[in-house]
Amino acid sequence: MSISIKERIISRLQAAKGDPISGQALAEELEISRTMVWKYLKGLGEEGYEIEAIKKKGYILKQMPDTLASERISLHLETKELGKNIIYYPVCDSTQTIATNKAREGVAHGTLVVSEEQTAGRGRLDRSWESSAGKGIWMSLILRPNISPQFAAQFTLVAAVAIARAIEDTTTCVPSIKWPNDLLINGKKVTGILTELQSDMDRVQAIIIGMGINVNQTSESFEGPLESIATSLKLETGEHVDRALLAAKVLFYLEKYSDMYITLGFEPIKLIWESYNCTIGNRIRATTLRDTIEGLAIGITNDGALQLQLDNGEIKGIYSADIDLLKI
Ligand code: BT5
Repeated sequence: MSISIKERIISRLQAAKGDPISGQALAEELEISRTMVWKYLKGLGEEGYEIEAIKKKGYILKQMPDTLASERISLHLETKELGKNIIYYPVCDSTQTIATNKAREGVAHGTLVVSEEQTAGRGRLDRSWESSAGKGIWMSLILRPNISPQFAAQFTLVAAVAIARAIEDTTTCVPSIKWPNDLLINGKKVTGILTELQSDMDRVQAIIIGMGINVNQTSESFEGPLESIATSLKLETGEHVDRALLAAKVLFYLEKYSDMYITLGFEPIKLIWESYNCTIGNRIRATTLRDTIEGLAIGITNDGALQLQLDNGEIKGIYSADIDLLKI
């Protein structure tokens, strides 16, 4: 997809790093009239871009709006395919629901649905996901890898390592991964992942990876039952994080690790996953749809299952569960 004029103006002003650029220079570079340049700049101002006009010198980009609008993410994007098509909503019910429908309609591999706010954000088993406005990253990515469905579940772990790496790059925090789909900082949940599949018997049609990352929430966002279990990057570091930059980094690492998984298999991902994990080596309680079992988490298998050693020595593979880390 070609870069829009709007994106090129933002990118040009940003590259100038505070030096003014004249309307004439912008017009020449973008091959549009000066009136058009002025119209675009006015539009950007209305969208929250703070652009200062200095007489006889030109325009300076002072501040970008704190949004996840597609041009804000694109500005930082260093991927080959992921996020080249971004569908942005100021508010929606659930990016996962929208992405599921878009995937059925046939949108391209790498399409991202992202929203500032979700009114019906959901977790696994239709649990609700708190998605307040303008504070987090609520996004669902559509992948169309050429694999059979038995290799799809590992994408939750691929996404977990990608988000962990992106958070590590962008902030002073190193999150840990709680199998299968939680990222924690200081024991509290900062990210949840929901992976869903559209598939034939022997071929994946689409994998939809829903990611909820708590970024700039303050403690008021997590009142009630979430108070003791949820956190945000800002609460942990005291610093405001650029959500668009973090979202672009997540896509960068997701592309890198999913390519790695598809070409080299799960082994290298497993090694990275293990370096972030806080599950293995702990005594845990696993609640599955059928029962609740306790034991020692001793590893993950190449198909992403958690291996649990029960007190009688028996080893069980668990494919999906809620995990409580138990104090010994
Ligand atoms: C998850 O489910 O952790 C997957 C969450 C996926 C959310 C994303 S946002 C973008 C996309 N669109 C959607 O509609 N969903 C995806 P699960 O493991 O079932 O955890 C759900 C539980 O986490 C809830 O029951 C709460 O206890 C807790 N929770 C809810 N909102 C939270 C938040 N913002 N931060 C931390 N924990 C939360």
